Amino acid sequence: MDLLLNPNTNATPETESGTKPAFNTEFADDVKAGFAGSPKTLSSKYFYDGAGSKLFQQIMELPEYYPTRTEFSILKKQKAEIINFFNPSDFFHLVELGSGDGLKTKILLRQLLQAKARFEYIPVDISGDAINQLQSALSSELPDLKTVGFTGDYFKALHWLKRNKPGRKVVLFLGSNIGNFEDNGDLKFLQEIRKYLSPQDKILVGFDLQKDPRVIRQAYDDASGVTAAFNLNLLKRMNRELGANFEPEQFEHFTDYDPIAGVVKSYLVSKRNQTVTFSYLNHTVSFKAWEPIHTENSHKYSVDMIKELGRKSGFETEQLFTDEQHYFADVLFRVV
Ligand code: AVJ
Repeated sequence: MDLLLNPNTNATPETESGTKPAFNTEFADDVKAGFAGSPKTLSSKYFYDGAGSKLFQQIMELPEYYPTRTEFSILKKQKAEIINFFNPSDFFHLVELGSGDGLKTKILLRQLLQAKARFEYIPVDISGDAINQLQSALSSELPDLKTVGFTGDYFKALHWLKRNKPGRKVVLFLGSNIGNFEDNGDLKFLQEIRKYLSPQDKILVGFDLQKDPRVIRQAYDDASGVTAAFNLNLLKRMNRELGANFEPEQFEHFTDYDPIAGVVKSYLVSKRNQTVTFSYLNHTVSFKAWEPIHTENSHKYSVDMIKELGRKSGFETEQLFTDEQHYFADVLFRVV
């Protein structure tokens, strides 16, 4: 197995426990800018520090949180059909954006190896730790697989691929991460990806589908409070990394699903008037009683919305793979 870690990365280095975290100026700037506006906002990409990634693992196990296990079952049941659409006998680069622990992808990787597909796997993740762990797991579990990991953001990766890995590409963007953008951010993202692809290249995208709004709402407000802890961890992260003095008990997790807009919005709501000091930044921020910080969007799609999104970004919907309840869909788009 190849180990090729691109040194040209802007990922924050992980630190030994007990040492002061590396100061992440991008995080500091985003916090300052997000709290200067009205409403106050903080990007959901900051959920995933060490503690947040562990909490997200717990979310995926929750009875209320259906997306992960539903997508897993779609891939498991339909893996043979799915990989056939990849034209596996013709060499391709299988590029995964946001590979994480690769648990779902292993279903497809095993199936591809079994079918003697001609491909190499290029997992891309912002977390260097996640890429290293995935590469070492794959080298022992699937020794025949050729893996070339890339640490960095998606567009750095696509840029690098365009220059260094010519040839056919199949891109994976699973887990309904497409739903996390601002309004129209999903369209802009797919349009941007399209620029790096060529006719006949494909992308398999995981979408969470519109369904009973109560089912959706519960998935983001579980009874055991894991999602609340995940959201509140943002405050703890600012305390750890930016020297802030947030008291997490003075904020509450609030989330709701709007079935017209098709989006779950999550907030951290200040329970009282309070001022927080960021000692590393020489900066203070005041919150009014019941003032919200918007922390996440989670868009839910109809099949028509998905097809239109594909069309507007230069793709044709080749096939839609879904479960019996129509809770989730993995959609294969082909460049037109
Ligand atoms: C990782 C973006 C798919 O939006 O469902 C889970 C993140 N947030 N619970 C989602 C999340 C709260 C999740 N994604």
